[in-house]
Amino acid sequence: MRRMSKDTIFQSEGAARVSFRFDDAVARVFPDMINRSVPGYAASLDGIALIAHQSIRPEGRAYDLGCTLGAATLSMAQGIGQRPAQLVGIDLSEPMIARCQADQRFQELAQQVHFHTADITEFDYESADLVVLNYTLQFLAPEQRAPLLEKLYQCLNPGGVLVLAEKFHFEEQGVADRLTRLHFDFKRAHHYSDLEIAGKRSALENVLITDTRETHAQRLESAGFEDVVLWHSAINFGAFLACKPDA
Ligand code: GEK
Repeated sequence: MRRMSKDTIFQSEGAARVSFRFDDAVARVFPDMINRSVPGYAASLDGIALIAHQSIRPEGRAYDLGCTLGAATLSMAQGIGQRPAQLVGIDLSEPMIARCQADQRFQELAQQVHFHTADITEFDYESADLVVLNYTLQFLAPEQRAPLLEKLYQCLNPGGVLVLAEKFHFEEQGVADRLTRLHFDFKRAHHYSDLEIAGKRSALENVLITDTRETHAQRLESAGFEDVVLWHSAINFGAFLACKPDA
């Protein structure tokens, strides 16, 4: 079993005063951090394996955008098994991509898997059957989101699909408060202290900017996607599936 380094970043009060960055310190503890912070993270990865199995064709291509340490890339690889296809992971963070490239699991998949350090808003995409944004769009500036989705719609083959997993906010105050409390309790149940929870929240301010589920669905439809559906939901996190119609 792979050893997972424990996330203690926000145990020091100073960490809260600096904006959150996907740097080497975060790269070292990222699997522990995301599993203890994002309700349903493992379930979204399991779903991505199933969606990859259904949607990536032989000789096809799929992108994992904001791949971090490649968890969704690995799910896609599990989903397609021996099927010949190209899986492309892209992230802006050099420490993350360096770890992906050094990861033994990906070295064994060198025929299928490739990683790039790049900005997903500027990347020159080739045609693809599947694009995954697993908790990544929320880190882009709001004005970059619709143009990226439009670009991804263009690169998808007819019948191709987009997976968009995000943290959501809720307009109705009662619902918002209740789900925020549940999320905090989720973190406490995973042994984060109140100091750590408050520290991360402060560091993420203006870095992770959430939208409502309605904004996401409308934005996907405006980009041309059809059959937009929330296929996964856990507290205030969830994932959409959006399809490009067959020609
Ligand atoms: C997972 N998908 O484990 N271009 C490229 N990468 C970016 C950009 C950008 N413009 N902006 C942010 N990122 C992963 C989890 S984490 C989510 C995704 C989280 C990258 C950033 O460097 C980071 O690695 C990732 O998006 C977001 O399935 O930490 O909550």
